[in-house]
Amino acid sequence: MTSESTLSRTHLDALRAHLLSPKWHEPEIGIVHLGIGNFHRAHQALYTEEAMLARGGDWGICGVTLQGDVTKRDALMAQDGLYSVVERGPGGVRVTVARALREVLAMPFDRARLFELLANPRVRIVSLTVTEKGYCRDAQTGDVDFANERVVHDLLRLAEAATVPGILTAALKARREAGTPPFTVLSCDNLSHNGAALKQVVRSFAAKLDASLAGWIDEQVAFPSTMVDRIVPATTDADRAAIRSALGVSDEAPVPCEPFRQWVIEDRFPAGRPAWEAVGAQLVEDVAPFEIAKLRMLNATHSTLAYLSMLAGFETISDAVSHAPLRTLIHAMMTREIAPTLDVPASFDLLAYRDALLERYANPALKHRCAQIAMDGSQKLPPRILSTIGARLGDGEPFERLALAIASWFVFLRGRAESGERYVISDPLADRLAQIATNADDAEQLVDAMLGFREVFPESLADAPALRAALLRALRALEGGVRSAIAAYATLD
Ligand code: CS2
Repeated sequence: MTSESTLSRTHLDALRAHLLSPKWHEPEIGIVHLGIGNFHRAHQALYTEEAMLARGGDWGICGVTLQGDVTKRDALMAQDGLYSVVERGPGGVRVTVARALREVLAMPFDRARLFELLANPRVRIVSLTVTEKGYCRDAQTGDVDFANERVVHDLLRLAEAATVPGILTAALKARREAGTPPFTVLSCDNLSHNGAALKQVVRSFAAKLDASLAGWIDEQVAFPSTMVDRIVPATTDADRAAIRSALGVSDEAPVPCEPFRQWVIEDRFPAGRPAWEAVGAQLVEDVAPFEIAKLRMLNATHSTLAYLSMLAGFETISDAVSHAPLRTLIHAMMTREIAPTLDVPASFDLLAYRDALLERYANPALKHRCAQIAMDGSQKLPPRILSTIGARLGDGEPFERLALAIASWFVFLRGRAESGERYVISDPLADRLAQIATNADDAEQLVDAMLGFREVFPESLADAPALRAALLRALRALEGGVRSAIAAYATLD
């Protein structure tokens, strides 16, 4: 193989050592996945390939990018849907060439093909990793956000739907009209009760168009919840170069990730599913305790590390936790402020979970950039941190470190690190949030204006004097220097 050649099916024989198994039948497409980012390709796509190897089934995947990213589609299609998953752990690197992805589409260009697949009874699952903002959810009611212009567009022109609720409603409507049983809708995003949350969004969208369609969705369509976990950074040029030398062919779309992975799934798939349980996924009746534990422990500490690091100048999560006071801070945050709010089965050892998280964060080979995690705070912080603050307030318990995390996000929104270095804020509400953060003259104004921001803070929290006071203390501590605030909060009683 020459170094100029690009990964394709003709290389599979030579790359045998990097395949999960040499045996393979090309599966028909059984899953359409919306949001074909790195996470899906390092997580559900691998579980699905392994499940097919273990138990068969036609569960090939058609991945869809909703942002019109034809570059990604073209790169993956030029590679016959193949790509490498590069697990970077303390024990070294393991490269697997993944094969379950059969086709990639880019909306809006491939609309006809997407709807052809969504109407095909062979497609029995539509799964999603579209990030929090992809749900177009009204944070207060949980319904679809009827004020969102894209939602308004899709309600008026369903045939041109481009939002997630619009696409799913249009596809389900077509199935109902054709007498085809519905597909199962599987949300794999970091939202609490993700299945139920997605169902409410789709149902409320459909109800605006046709009450009987909404009733049919209620009765006929399953939206199981899931907890997905694997740390999957964005791909860099260094990843591409490393793959070229490891495989001897170039791969434009490799996915770096940690060795750890976990998938807990509510087992409600009326139209069938891959045998994921045969390859390590946990199929359970109620995923909520796992999902909430992961959001509040992992994702919350990730966001905390990200905002404090953006201000203090740590580039990656492993850099952040190698700063001892910061590690102590999130250790204490998990032990004293988060774990006591969690109600998990007796077999779930929260302290062992905490320790395993800290070990995963310390993985220096992963280079998970804090800037990546810092994106979309307005969408991420309510389920990750504000829900825990609500629980602590309800119990009359302190939550100083959680308040520090929120305060560091407020300061982050000014767009400037402590060193003076500027960065770009990526958030669907960035303009309005940045305006509040930069216009406030002092800590009190900042806290009051932010607490008044209804898309993020529900009234019940905004009106809590204990939250306002804790945020003010945290902001004043940060004004005295980010590292000294970290040190002070690490050792608080
Ligand atoms: C991270 C998550 O980017 C983020 O906000 O917290 O993507 C995290 O890495 C995954 O949820 C881990 O499973």
